[in-house]
Amino acid sequence: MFTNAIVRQPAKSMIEGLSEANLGSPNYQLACEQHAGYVKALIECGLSVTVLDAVEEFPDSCFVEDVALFTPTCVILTRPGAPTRQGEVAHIEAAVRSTGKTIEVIEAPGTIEAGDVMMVGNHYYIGLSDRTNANGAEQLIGLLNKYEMTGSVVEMSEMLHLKTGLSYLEGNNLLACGEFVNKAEFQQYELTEIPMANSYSANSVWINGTVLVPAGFTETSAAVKAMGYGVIEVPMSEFQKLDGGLSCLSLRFSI
Ligand code: CIR
Repeated sequence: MFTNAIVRQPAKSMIEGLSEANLGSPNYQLACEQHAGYVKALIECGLSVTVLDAVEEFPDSCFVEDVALFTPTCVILTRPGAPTRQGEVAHIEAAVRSTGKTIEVIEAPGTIEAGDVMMVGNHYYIGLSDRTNANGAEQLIGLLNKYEMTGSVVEMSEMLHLKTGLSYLEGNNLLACGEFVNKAEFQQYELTEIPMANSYSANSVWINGTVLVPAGFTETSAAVKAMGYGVIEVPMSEFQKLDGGLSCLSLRFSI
């Protein structure tokens, strides 16, 4: 169960955020409205939400998931592979420190963006993407082992982050899309394939028995409801334009 979340207000500079989506430039006002809707959904799931101020210097800074990895025993500050995002880590540190959790860090030449890390109980799958390198994954596995957790790497070549195409919904249920559907390590789960046409909804988020699904993906919502979860549909169009999914917009943890 999660008790808390940290999010960050989108910056006006988000229109200059990294994107390969070809969906046009995000509308800042609409993004702010959608962000408020996202925070409301987190609160409906029972979370106490800390909303950090926008940081104009970093256009992608609302995607807080990538700069820290919360585990039940420690928090690991990452080192993003995107050079324009590395400075975001310093901006999240105070909020992370205020949780009272032990902090660890990923050091150069390692890179990790935590959108590449999927937690299943005590085990963490780490996607080797353009943003997360083998050295970063090795450091992360070492840190996880120090706190009696485990990690393993997942080779990947098509998606931005591991969780762009994968979501663990607890209760052994996994949503998977594209290059992840046939991976041997994921066949132990009840795997629901998300067709490429709906790939954006492969990034859905389990929070305390409810699953946030991006609005507009009725097949995915229906499939998740059929698994027995409550569903909240959250409009995300402006973040989708920046390749940002539902999970990217928050750090979720328990105190
Ligand atoms: C980026 O390319 O870094 C941002 N525009 C989107 C980050 C999305 N984060 C995530 O999938 N965890």
